[in-house]
Amino acid sequence: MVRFEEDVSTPARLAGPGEGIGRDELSLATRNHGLPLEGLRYDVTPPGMHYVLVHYDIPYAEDDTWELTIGGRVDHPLRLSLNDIRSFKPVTTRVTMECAGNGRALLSPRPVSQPWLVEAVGTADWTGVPLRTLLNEAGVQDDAVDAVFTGADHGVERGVEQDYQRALPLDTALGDEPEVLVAYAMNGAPLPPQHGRPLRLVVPGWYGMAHVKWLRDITVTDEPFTGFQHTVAYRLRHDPDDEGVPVTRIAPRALMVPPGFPDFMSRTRIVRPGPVRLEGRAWSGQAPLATVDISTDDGATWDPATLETPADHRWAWRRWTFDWTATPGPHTLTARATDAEGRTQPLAQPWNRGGFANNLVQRLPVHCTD
Ligand SMILES: Nc1nc2c(c(=O)[nH]1)N[C@H]1C(S)=C(S)[C@@H](COP(=O)(O)O)O[C@H]1N2
Ligand SMILES: [Mo]
Repeated sequence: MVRFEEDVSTPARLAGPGEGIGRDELSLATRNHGLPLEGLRYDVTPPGMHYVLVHYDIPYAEDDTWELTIGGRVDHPLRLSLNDIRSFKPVTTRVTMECAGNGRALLSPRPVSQPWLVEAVGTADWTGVPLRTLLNEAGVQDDAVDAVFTGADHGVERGVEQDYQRALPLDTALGDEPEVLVAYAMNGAPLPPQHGRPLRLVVPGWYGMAHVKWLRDITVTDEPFTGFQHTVAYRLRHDPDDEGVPVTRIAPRALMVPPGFPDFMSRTRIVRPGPVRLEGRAWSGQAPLATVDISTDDGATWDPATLETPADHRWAWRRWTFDWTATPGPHTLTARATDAEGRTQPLAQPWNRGGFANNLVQRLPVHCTD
């Protein structure tokens, strides 16, 4: 693999004071789209509304010729076709997936990368075979520590040429809380190309980077994986030379369906005076979601929202509602999720150089007028 110089591949950097979104960020933003926030109304995100994040290109894949290889520290290396994988007993899990970079473009200073506001989230019913089933078929050896997942996509990132690769510790890969899936269907249909056709990993409760798409190889290793997407990317760092802490599970977050109707350019919301039903979704990939609180006065006072969907899908978001009486003038609406272990959303930005796992509360300016 070649290392590339800065004329091809720029190092990570922070935007300067007042620096607007650049051409590079715009070109990522047009490829990688978010969930239109009105899409928070659906339990399962409708086709095409689920957010998409692709580091390099979407590989062209033929289902009939695809193979998943499983090797490394296993007793019986495997080579599986899509039909082989479909012959195992299928499992379907409803999972809310969120990009670890969600909220990045609202940070100050702004890490220059995919410029998400808060919309990098979606929920799908994923069907596949538990990863544990495949690893048990292959027979994991006693000295194994990590399972490394390789996608079919290839690119250069921060100067380093690579296949997209991520790993899971073996206790997570073999565990049942969450149960990791090798998925071939999304909402009952074959995976769309942008979501990993024909095979992807689904790691319920973990940020998006762990859910390796276009999965073509699983290698079990006897040493911890040190690839780019673990040791360089996806770490919480304050300074460039910090060792940093790996990004793993999704921090609690609540989002609101923007009420009323929008102005085309500013997207400021306009609502009429009187009763307004606020609604949204909240989730947590750590302890289960416990409560959602709403403020209609920019965080001065808070009242509990009602959780509408039962907690029967452990890894999926839940719907909440809150009845508000709007009065003429400007208002700032905020929703805040808290999980069963007391983790909650900060009211001031939790900053790190990659803009990862930042679950600052959403602030929604609304203008109420007759
Ligand atoms: N092979 C591969 N897998 C990948 C990625 C990628 O670029 N290549 N992007 C990851 C990231 S950062 C995210 S947030 C999720 C997005 O999944 P989605 O596009 O299906 O929403 O896929 C993950 N899996
Ligand atoms: Mo991501």
